[in-house]
Amino acid sequence: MPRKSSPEKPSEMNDLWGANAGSRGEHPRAAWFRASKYAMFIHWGLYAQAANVWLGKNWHGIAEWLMRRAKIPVREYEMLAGSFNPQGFNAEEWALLAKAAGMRYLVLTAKHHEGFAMFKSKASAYNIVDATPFRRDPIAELAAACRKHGLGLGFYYSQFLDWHEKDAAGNDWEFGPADAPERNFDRYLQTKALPQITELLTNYGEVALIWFDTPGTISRAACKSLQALIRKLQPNCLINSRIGNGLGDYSSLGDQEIPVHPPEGLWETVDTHNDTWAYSRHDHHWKGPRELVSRLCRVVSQGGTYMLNVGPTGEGRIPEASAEILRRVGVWLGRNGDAIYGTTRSPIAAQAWGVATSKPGRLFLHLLEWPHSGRIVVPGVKVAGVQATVLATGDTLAAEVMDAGIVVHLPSVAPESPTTVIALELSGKLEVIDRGHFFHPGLPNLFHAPFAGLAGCKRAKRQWMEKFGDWHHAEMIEGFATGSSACWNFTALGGELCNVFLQYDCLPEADGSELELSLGDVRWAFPVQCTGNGHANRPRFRRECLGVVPVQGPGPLVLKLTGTDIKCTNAVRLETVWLEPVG
Ligand code: JFZ
Repeated sequence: MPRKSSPEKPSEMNDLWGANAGSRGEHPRAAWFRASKYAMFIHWGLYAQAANVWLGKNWHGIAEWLMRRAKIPVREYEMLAGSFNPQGFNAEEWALLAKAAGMRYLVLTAKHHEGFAMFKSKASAYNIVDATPFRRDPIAELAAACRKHGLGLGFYYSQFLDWHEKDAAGNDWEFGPADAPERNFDRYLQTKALPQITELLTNYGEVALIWFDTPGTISRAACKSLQALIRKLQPNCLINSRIGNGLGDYSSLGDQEIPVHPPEGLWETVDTHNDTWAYSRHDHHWKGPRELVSRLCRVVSQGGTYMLNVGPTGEGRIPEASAEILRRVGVWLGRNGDAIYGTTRSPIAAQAWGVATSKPGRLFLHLLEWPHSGRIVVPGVKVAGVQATVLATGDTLAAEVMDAGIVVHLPSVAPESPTTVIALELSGKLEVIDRGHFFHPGLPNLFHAPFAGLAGCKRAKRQWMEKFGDWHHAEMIEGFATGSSACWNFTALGGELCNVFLQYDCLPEADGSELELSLGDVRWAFPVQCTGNGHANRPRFRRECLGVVPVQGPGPLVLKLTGTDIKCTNAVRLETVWLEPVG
């Protein structure tokens, strides 16, 4: 059966997860949030003690959801507390790691969906001080360490899902329909959630933000009561959009989501370091320094904050491989932080060489790919004059303003790792005169679905899980049929012989379909093959080389894909076209 062309993520899904903040005046802490750019998320709870293993079975995916996935009865799950004694926990070490990593604040899970409080709570004895042999309050220790080292401190709080409580949402494996008559969410709110938010905002000094999560179908009234309490206790405390009902001060995008079109106002991308938020014994899939720096730069270039997660073990230690990679990114930030902290969103779009960030009179070019052409072009801009230096070394680079834009001449080898930043000192105002798409010779050039002109097909934004909770996001072209077309208008800054790659997914029903590629005066057809049985929300993409084409630049060109024999409508989805130098 062809894929049902379901809509983009339905708006109510956004509300279920609280992706959209409200639009209101400047929050007292907005400037601080906007300038911080990089933060540490910490998922630490009883689930770390289980480490994604239960009764000898290994679970894969996000480990903080073990209780729900293994449908563990509350009374059995509680037994984890009896052995939870994280003697390896050292708040000073965590604060120093965040500093060394270049992170400006940290957000710790005070109470996740499991319902266990990682702080002393009179509202519930199900907490780390009263229910474990550890008997210490890690939040108190972390608050002191953050104050000592000038780090902001925020708390994650799951206000709707609480699998330990019958009155809260989420535990449908123990509290079923028969319990419905006596279940009372407002009682949970009044006896646990609001008192614990009060404890968090009363007992630990200044709190930078409360990070709510998964508001689901929580009522607007309940959200308003949470918001009012925070405003009363700590008016400067930011609230993220996952409070729900559009009541947040800033937007927390979907997990691991780096937007193509950044939202207005304050926003953040939250990201796992591996593929789980909480510690999982089997997940060592750490993103390396190059990937983390790339993600940080791409988020900051669009005006967002990047909050990267660590998942400490049941002993209270941050896995050493994770910590070491964070330290290496911190070393890079030590040399290039001027291009990150306190910057504003780029005046130009992402280019084949990378992204830009901005400060008054300065433009920072983050070269995520090192060009082998010996130069890069900041295209479509005009400025009276420019001086270029390698930010990390101060080395001067030859640069000039030309019709095509700002041209910077580069050494053959990148002077910085994992990413070189070029600082441009601008004389006069930078004018952006062409916001189109540009082809840069000597680099891989990507043509994404969101920027295509479409006929007989449509754009769709999809998010799906690979492993459980391991979210992926893509904007793609759906509804493709015979006669459909997608085209990208661009300006080639030079000519080049390129390999053409297409990333697509294709259901069995469309196996052997044919499309035609045209670029300039080149036109040829190519077949696509089945890539798997991906259903609407779980694409099985393949990146396939279609052949070699000449990019006949400089000048305007159109890259076009047309369905010439699509054997089943909406069974072929297109995500990205690459034009890469044949080398
Ligand atoms: C939630 C939690 O369930 C998860 O355990 C973790 O704490 C994460 C940071 O937040 O998971 C979500 C919430 C929202 C989306 C995806 C996962 N979303 O909007 O795509």
